[in-house]
Amino acid sequence: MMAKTRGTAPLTLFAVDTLIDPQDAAIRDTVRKFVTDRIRPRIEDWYEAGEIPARELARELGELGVLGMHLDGYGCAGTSATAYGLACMELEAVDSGLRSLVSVQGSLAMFAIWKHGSEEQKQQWLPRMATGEAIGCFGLTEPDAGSNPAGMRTRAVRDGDDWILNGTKMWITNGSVADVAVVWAQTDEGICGFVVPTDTPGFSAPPIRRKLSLRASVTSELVLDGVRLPQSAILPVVRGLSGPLSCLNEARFGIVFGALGAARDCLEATIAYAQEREIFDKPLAAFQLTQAKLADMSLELGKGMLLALHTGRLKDQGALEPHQISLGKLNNVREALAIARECRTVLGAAGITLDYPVLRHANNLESVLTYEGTSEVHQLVLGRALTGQSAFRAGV
Ligand code: TGC
Ligand code: FAD
Repeated sequence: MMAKTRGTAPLTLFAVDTLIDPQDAAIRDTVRKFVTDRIRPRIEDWYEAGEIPARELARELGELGVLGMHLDGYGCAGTSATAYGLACMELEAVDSGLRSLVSVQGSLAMFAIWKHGSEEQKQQWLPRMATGEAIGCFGLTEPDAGSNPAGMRTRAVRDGDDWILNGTKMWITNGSVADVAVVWAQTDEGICGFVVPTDTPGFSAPPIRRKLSLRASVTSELVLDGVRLPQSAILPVVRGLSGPLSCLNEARFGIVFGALGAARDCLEATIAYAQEREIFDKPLAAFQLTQAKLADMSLELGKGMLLALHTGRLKDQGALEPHQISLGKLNNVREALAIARECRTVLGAAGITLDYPVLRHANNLESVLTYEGTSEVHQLVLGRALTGQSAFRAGV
């Protein structure tokens, strides 16, 4: 059940619906209904168990039409970018793990093939990925190369007409349940992407256990031990880091909206709790200190939403620059995490359990703060845009 409050919902204060195209709003409402009916009643159990029925979930999300929804052709819906963002927001209002599954499938694995793949690769994978019949993952990060993917050690070398891949990828969403992995590797031609069916000999994807965050999401290592691939497995055109970074732009855009879904859910649950909870003989919601917290959190949520919608409009116009995605990702994830933590204080001890969504969201947002570029990476992207000086590398 979504939390019911007696006052005005935080985003209604900003009248954000007046800024949303009716078609995009209709998609948002469909996704909201699906997650409310199908996922919300089960999410706490999945989170507690650290297990999700990924295959069943992918099929259902495929049927809903959200997998690769912002791409054209090959069974994808071709919606606006804003509609995709709003869908991410509804998914993440239930759990960041759910939005992660959809982000990695649509914005990373499918987008890489859609943007950089051969016609044969597109025909082979995209329609099945759009329906959720095939699950994809995206292997960029390595144990010793996270923020600096240029330092990756995974290598692909030619052997006759084939390629042989060796290396290890780390922290890969959907890895153990994937049918196909888009793997980035060093080659003599620069960094290249490879479309790797996960049943190829030498490929394995052990799950990473004991996570305290993103528990309703599969996270894995990818081990590539002499994986032999035909020439047709390489993404044919793209060379260099701009290939994987172009995919990250898509997923980061979804997070600009998604993180606000988690924050909205925390705030709504907290306002409802504060109205019910009696302290010192009156409702917690009637104390000035509580109202100051709720007002400040609503301000940050609403400002983040205006930024997200502006970002969506720029993307729909084809005018969104990568550093503008950094603005949104940095601000909205940071503020969403601050909101989740502040909400937890209002709930007191009750806030530490799975009976309320706030600490689950806060724990998830710790990962969201780190993946798709840490806050520090996005600060440095913005610093570079502001000054023209790159501060990523010591001495550079
Ligand atoms: P730099 O010299 O800046 O750029 C190298 C080449 O790439 C181009 N480029 C971009 N292209 C497209 N989009 C962008 N955002 C781009 N940023 C840079 C650039 O023009 C250049 O092209 P060319 O043609 O001249 O070669 O590269 P750098 O080595 O200095 O690194 C820059 C930095 C640090 C910003 C980049 O490495 C970075 O973003 N690091 C963070 C890595 C990251 O975000 N990893 C995420 C892995 S995937 C993931 O986390 C999935 S989580 C699951 C989920 O989404 O739910
Ligand atoms: P590091 O790069 O080691 O950073 C450690 C700290 O150093 C951070 O605070 C960072 O901001 C800081 N730092 C780094 N560079 C600088 C600098 N120049 N100046 C100052 N500070 C700096 N990756 C994938 O490829 N595919 C996936 O599907 C995927 N899914 C993920 C799912 C989860 C749940 C998580 C947690 C991660 C996932 N990742 C994935 C990996 C993620 O993208 C990386 O964790 C992230 O890029 C950061 O890399 P790192 O963890 O190695 O941290």
